[in-house]
Amino acid sequence: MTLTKLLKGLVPVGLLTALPSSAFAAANLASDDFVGISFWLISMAMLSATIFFLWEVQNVEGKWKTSLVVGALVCFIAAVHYFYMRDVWVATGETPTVYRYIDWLLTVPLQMIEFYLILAAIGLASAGMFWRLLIGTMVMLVAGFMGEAGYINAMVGFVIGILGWFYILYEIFAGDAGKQAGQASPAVQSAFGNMRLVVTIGWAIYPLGYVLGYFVMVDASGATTAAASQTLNVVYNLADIVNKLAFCLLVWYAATSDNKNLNPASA
Ligand SMILES: *C/C=C(C)/C=C/C=C(C)/C=C/C1=C(C)CCCC1(C)C
Repeated sequence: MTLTKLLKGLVPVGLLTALPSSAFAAANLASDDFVGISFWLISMAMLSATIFFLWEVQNVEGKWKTSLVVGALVCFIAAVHYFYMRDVWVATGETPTVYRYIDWLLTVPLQMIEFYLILAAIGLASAGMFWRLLIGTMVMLVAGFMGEAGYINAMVGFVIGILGWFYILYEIFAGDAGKQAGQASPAVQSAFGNMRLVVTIGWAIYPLGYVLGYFVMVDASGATTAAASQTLNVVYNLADIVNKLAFCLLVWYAATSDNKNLNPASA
């Protein structure tokens, strides 16, 4: 192993030592608190994924390196937020809405950047496309936060959030981004196609959690119940596993299959 490789290997170690001490202070995680346990498990999965993607950066072609680093950042930011969210949940039994949305506000735009990078790697991306994806993301998340935190009516926040999501779907299927992908190499095309599926099917899990937590599992007065908070958090946690880990693994898979396929005609 060369010195540079060794030094690169130190990056994950450095990130680990920078983790907040709260990561290690599991405030009485009860053995029957399955929501709390799911927060803990996902913390570990996100942490491991961070190290994995950073390590794999050295094994892919230059044009894919930034995509893998961005994937590692997504998992790292999520890992730190999961430590804090678990703590809020275990200490109060309440939904950690603020940490949840700060996490999403940072990681979803990073994932939009992934779309852009995948296409930019082969010179097919436009700046306008990136900004449109970002605006759709912001509308979706700010409306969702205001609805969940009680700044606006939960239904109004939900409807505006859905519109933001539909706008993203329009952009990646019928808009510029979708059209550009048609001209890309097979590895990029399959990455783009799979990532689109994640944004369509994987992302649909989030509004489902919102509907269960705020509209379905409510008591007679319309107030949310303890069961609703449990369901909301389990569904969001599951969605994050699919949409962060699976999404980044798809990028990694495309990057490694592009390496094997060094045919210049397809690059
Ligand atoms: C890593 C985190 C991700 C990929 C989070 C994605 C979040 C969403 C797709 C949220 C969507 C929502 C709607 C479509 C309607 C309103 C409520 C939201 C914010 C839960």
